[in-house]
Amino acid sequence: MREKLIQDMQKAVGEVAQWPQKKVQIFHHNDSDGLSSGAILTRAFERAGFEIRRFSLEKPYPARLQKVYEQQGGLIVFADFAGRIAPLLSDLNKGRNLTLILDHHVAEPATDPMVHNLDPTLYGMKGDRDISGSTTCYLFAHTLDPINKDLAYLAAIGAVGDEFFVDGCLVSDNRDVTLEAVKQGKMEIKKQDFGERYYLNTPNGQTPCDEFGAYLDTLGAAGFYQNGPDMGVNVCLEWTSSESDQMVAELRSVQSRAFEEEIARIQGGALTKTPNIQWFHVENRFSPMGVKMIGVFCDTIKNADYIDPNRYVAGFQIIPDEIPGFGPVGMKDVKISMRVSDPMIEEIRAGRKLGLDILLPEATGKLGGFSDACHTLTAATTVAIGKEDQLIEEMEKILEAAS
Ligand SMILES: [Mn+2]
Repeated sequence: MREKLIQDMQKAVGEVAQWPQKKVQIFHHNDSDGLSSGAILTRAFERAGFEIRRFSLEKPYPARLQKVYEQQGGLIVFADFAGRIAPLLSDLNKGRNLTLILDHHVAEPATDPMVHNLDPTLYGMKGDRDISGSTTCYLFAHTLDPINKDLAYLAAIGAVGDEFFVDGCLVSDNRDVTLEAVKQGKMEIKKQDFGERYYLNTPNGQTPCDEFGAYLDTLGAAGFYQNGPDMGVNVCLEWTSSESDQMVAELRSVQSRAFEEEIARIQGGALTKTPNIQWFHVENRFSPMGVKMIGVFCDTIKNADYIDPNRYVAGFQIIPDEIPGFGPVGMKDVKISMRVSDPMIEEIRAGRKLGLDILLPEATGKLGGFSDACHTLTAATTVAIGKEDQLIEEMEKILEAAS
């Protein structure tokens, strides 16, 4: 099935080559996989003579996509997200723009011939094991021009960042790109007691790939509204500098200060408890950090002693009405992130409690919200501002019916 993916990439490359506009808009995710994907596409399209506009998104929210698709005659590429919403993009596109999707999450086929969904999961590959968004972008870049082979190390950065290891090792396509980077002298693989650790050979010395990924994650998530993703893509292509080091240090201190303040509020009683859920709202207090922070924060506190280990943890954060570099999009939504304590993880795994992948999307759907990326133990969706209480109530109803 991999051959068919490459064939379809060749077909898409053919259409790109004939596209009248030598301009491309690249929309990519803001984690280390998404940033390395953005870096691969930037370099590859630059080399092909395209003028590039690049936008990082935390999620491809429908309100944002509607704004993107107000244009026509554009070449639009989505990286490390949007595989699942290819039908929605097809409806928005209506044959007006050439759209490429280079994702590796669970996907649906496109319904518009001008939308190419090149998500490997549609070709029988395992997007949560064999191939990252960055490796998908690398395959595309290599199909566009074999000269882009030198970008293999970027694919490896994304693969390590997404943590798709089997017995501690990268496998399949993710492994192939890493071995290619090793062959080029840009990486080294070191055996460990369990599995392997991956290292980048940079002009600043050798760096563990996972630490480099965490550095990118800070730029992309905490720095989301302060050009952090741009810096992240630059760091991928040009390595770190004193400027990027300083930015990361500042972002890390902003994050820990904001988290400490919020913990103090929660300890002071800013936590609402319903029969099965405990929840809080950070409003705009994590600004200017991105909304990924609410999930990171829930992760930080889920096992703390001021958190009831037997209730689901839910946090709300207002989504700023802005795509950096793209302007306001008319969004009035709030993000909810949910996590559970270690004892509850056991309950969910044993099937004695409802997983978040069912609980949250079901309740969100009742309120006309947007669900994306919900897993059993971690989940996030969005609903309109003002519907927070209702969302909690809907979840309580679902839990009561299930008990
Ligand atoms: Mn990814």
